[in-house]
Amino acid sequence: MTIRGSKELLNVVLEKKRFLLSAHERPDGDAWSSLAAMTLLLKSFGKEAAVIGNAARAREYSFLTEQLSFDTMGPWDAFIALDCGSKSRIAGGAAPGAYLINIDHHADNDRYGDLNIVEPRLSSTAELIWRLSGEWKAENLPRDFYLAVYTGIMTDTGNFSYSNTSSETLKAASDILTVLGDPAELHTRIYHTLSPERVLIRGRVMSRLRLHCRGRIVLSHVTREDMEELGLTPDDLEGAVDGLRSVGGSEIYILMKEKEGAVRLSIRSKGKISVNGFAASLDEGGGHDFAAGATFRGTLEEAEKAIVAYWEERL
Ligand SMILES: [Mn+2]
Repeated sequence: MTIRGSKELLNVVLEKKRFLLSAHERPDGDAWSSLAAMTLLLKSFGKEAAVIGNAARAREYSFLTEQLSFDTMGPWDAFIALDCGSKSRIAGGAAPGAYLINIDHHADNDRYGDLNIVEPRLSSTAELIWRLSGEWKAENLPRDFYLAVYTGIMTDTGNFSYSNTSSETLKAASDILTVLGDPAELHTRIYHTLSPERVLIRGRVMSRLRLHCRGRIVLSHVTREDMEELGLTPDDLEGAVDGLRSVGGSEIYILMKEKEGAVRLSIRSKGKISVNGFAASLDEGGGHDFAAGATFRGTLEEAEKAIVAYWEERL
């Protein structure tokens, strides 16, 4: 498989000099990894790159930010949006006037760029950048490039377990490990370095789980009080939905996160039923077939009723 638009993008990279990069708001593992990997790929072609983002919020991904420049003083020849399904979700917004390059793997990507490299078949934007590096025959990529790509693939596939994990994905991971060696340390750094409070909130999520729609849906919630009491920010809830997946017989699992006047939903499917349409029916909805997010206007109780009403007829 070749990446559509790969040659056009290489021409842009060769022709231009200075690149400003951004990913989606509240970057996850794939977003930080893509920022790091793309920066290092551009540098291997002798280009300059800087990143829009708040390194202080990278936390378990902070090892990926060490080689990045956050000095966003222009002018820039091109702007690269990574892992971002729509223009409105680009952290900091796209630089006005700059040539806009959209590199992503979200199926609902609306092709907002001057050049769009969108591959929903790939597990992650990191895997897409890995493919580009191969097609471009990039040379002298540092170890950190491999580390970044592996991290992005690993986190977006739930440790190579979700349905977006293809044999090609595992082939990429395998090739990367010939450079990186043992992945155990990386795994520990990302998954086993949570603060006690972040582990505790996961415990609360698990202890509150309940079933709906004949056990096909698993729901749980986090209140604003929880967040205050444990001193957590929304970033601390990344991955908190994952434990709900373990319930046998369920197809969809949803974590409801209370906000002021609204509830943010993390919506996941085990891989049989697409949840993207449900997310899109709500505010700020978007994502992939089997992992999406959206905002419900109302209380936790109202959100739960609305979720059950929607899925009752469809499951
Ligand atoms: Mn991604």
